[in-house]
Amino acid sequence: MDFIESLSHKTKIINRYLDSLLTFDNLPQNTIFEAMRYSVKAGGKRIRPVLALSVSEAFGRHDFEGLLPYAAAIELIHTYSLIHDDLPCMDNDDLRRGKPTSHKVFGEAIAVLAGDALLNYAFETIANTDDDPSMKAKMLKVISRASGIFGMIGGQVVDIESEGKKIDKERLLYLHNHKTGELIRASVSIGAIYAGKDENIMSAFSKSLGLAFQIKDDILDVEGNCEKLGKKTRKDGEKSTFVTLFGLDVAKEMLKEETNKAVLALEKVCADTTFLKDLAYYLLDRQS
Ligand code: GRG
Repeated sequence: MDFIESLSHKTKIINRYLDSLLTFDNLPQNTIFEAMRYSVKAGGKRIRPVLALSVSEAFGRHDFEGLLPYAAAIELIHTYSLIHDDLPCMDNDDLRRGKPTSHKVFGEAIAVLAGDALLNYAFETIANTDDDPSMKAKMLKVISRASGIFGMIGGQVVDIESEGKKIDKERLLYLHNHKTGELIRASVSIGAIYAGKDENIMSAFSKSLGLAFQIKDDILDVEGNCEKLGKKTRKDGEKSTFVTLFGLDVAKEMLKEETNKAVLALEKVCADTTFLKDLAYYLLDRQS
């Protein structure tokens, strides 16, 4: 299988599993199920769960079945963060994953609840597994920390408070390493844990990849195509981004540097990292 075939194979496995998680039988009519499904099934690259599966594979564990609840939980949490981030009280966006945002379709109250529901359902999905308690505890620790105050939410608060202000590089790195980076790091960690390895075994790789991912996101906001991205561009004018702080050319250099650092870090890990290296370069060139 070449890289694109393997990526599409993994994405299909993840989408099938997400579909099964969001298929509810014999339930009372309730908009919440529809709203949850709407945002998750709107699309998305599934990069975080793909990373989890690829790391497990790199360490020789190819039976993804037991990893899917954890990988899907991260995608549910990521989707919740997008719904909330698009709300009028945050970024106030109308378009996400090529479709009208949740609050545009269901109204603000349901959109808030759909985000809350996805977050809760992520942890319920993990709770429903019959896994070895010690592995489950490790997974829970990694995922809850990455999505909470020491991770994504912590970064989002700094992002909101930095709007319209000039911040320094250290604060910019803190913001993005938390808002975007921690969930990407957690995706790599759960793949490693599932394969019986230490959660930090690929942390140099995941840290650089997370940063590169955000730098690319900032570049795409300026140079990207709204149709391909499935969201509006040029929204970051008042925000602290790698482009607003350093300019487009420097941001592009930083992106290359951080991607190369991620790939170099993989060379120090004893695993079959071919797919992960290809993925890092694929993300460098992505247009959506
Ligand atoms: C509101 C709790 C809360 C957190 C918000 C993650 C986040 C924090 C906001 C989302 C907006 C944003 C641009 C975040 C940066 C992370 C990022 C690049 C998100 C987009 O991820 P992709 O490209 O999206 O993986 P898809 O749609 O492909 O899943």
